[in-house]
Amino acid sequence: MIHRGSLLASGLLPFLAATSASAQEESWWPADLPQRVATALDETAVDRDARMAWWREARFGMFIHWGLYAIPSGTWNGKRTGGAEWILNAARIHPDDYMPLQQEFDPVEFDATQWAMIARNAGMKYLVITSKHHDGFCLWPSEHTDFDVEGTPFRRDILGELADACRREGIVLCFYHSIMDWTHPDYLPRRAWDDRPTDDADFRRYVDHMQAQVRELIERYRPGVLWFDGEWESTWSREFGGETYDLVRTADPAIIVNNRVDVGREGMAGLTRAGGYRGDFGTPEQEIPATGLPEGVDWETCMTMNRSWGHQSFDTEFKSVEDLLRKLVDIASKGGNFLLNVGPDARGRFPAESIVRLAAMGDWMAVNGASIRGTRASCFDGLPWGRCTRRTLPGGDERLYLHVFERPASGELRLSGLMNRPLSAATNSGEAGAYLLADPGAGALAVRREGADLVVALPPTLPDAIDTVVVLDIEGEAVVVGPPQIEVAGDAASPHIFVGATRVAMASPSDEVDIRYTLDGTDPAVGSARYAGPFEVEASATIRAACFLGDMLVSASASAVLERVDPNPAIQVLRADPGLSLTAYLGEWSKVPEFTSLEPVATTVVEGISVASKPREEGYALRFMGLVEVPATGVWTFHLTSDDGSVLRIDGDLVVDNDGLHSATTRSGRVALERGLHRIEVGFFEAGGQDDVVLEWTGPETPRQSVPTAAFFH
Ligand code: FHN
Repeated sequence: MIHRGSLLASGLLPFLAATSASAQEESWWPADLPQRVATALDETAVDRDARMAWWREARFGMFIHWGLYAIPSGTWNGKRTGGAEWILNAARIHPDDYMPLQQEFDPVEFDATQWAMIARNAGMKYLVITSKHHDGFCLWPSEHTDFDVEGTPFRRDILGELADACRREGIVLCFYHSIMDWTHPDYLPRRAWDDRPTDDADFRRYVDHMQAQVRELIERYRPGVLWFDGEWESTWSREFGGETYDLVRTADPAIIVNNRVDVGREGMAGLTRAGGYRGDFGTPEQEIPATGLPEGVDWETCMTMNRSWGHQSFDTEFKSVEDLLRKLVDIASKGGNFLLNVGPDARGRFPAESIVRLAAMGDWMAVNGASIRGTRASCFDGLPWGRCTRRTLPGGDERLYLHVFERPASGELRLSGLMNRPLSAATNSGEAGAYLLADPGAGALAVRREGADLVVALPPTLPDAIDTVVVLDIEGEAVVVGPPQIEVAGDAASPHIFVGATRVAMASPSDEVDIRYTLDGTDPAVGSARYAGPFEVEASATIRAACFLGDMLVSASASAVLERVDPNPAIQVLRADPGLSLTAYLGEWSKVPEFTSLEPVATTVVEGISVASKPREEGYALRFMGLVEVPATGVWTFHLTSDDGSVLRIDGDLVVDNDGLHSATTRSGRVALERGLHRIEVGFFEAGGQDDVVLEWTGPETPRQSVPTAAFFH
């Protein structure tokens, strides 16, 4: 894979000329929110970038789940029900019993300025608070309901106070607003235990009510983001979602709206599936996408600091500062935002554990914030010692922020395939090289080229055990040449086994480079064979391949081990009748038993491998024995799925071990077979619960499928 640009066009060769790096970090926070774009709904890509700019810059925000549920805090009628903000569900509370909590809501220690300052000091740039969660209680005095803060002993406009405090602290105030509403008489469906009549319930009327409140929030408080949630019930629809998105963007074209306004979210993975669903960013929840997403895809992972969104007095499982910081870095290295949650208690206080963690994160951000805020996703597929974020400098050079979580034993950071010329470090010492973001004056860190790799020397000790950031400026846009892809016909496992001959194809990350390879496991060099297209291999080999630009090695190597094997010879039999012999046994096992030591309870002939002929529901074992007719000589992969355990033997050799107590699980194994008949045995046992056993195969000209019953004989 090549990131960005073109090797030749980049003028990157030859390397190593040092030129002075430019650049002050740009002051990242705009004086105020972007100008309200004139035409919200048919905005151009440029308009959209302008609208998203502050949010992309911020990278880090605070989530706050706060409301009446902080009063029970996971305990109802003296019973620890859990549920936090879902306690109405967890304790199956009737709305008539839940709504009176309103008369107890009096968070006398609520201090909007303190909350906004804690967010700012943590390095957060926006704050998303639940204006209304699923319980329907509103944290502002709404003209459209009495189930709001005005009807509490506290009476104060919490969102209004927060809006003022956030504006003073330079924090963008945003609202989480629930589509789902468990108490509103027009919301459907009702909870199962909610026996309020639905005859007069009118969902359209509910949608109008919800949209009126959203408009009220926009007009009063001018939020930067509307973070919808609770869109998953059958009454919400793509039409309602589109209507609501358009309402928001028309009421205030600068507002950013998440993808949960519509119905296009891919579950907790949170991204928006294809099909034009509304929403400006994806919302992975409690998880971080495994690999970076294409640049241009906006997404934000939301996560609890402990295990609960709303306050839960007995939830003390708070993530460590190291874990939280490294999550922030991991998310930023993939181009996403991190929305980290706090659940204040009924008195309006942040949990002490949250305050401590946020302060520690703020200390790190105060020194290293430039390596997070406004950065782009890494240009590397993966770094064993940490992560990479980056920014484009004026003039087009790039600044790489190398986040070192674990110091390599070598004392060096290897950046495989990075073709760019390193620039001199903009440090007091003026020497060429990289430098510590936390201490540029400590002098430059030596950078050297080793073939396709840039290697950065680390200091003997890393100043920050959680994440030490090394800055490396490079000329032009990052160009990372990944190793070539090696594809062996028919067998993706490693080593690739084959019978007779097999076919090898390679793909290079760019048509500007040559692939050179060896078959003996040695590193390819400029004199090695040049890949000119797919080729046959007829003997075992260890392929190593790398990319070359002219005589210059420009990538790491890729390798593939090929093993030529002789197929099991087919067996000859005088007679073969259709079907397999099946012997059944009764007993209690935790693994496939040794059948020869058991007394069978039944023996029969069956057409295939299944539990159809089981002697009882549980506490039994089955032994299938016979012959399988293989239609073609080659490598056959068998896939054995079972609940509970199972094993597969072909010609007496163990091919799949899927033994043990487990739910339906598939294990696979390979064997080279000559065309014709081969002995087959499947052992299976069922201890209890679900039971199933299925055998599939994949082979030459045979895509994965159940082994056909016509192939079985005995
Ligand atoms: O049901 C809500 C939950 O209470 C919480 O608000 C999370 C945070 O985004 N969202 C939903 C669960 O996916």
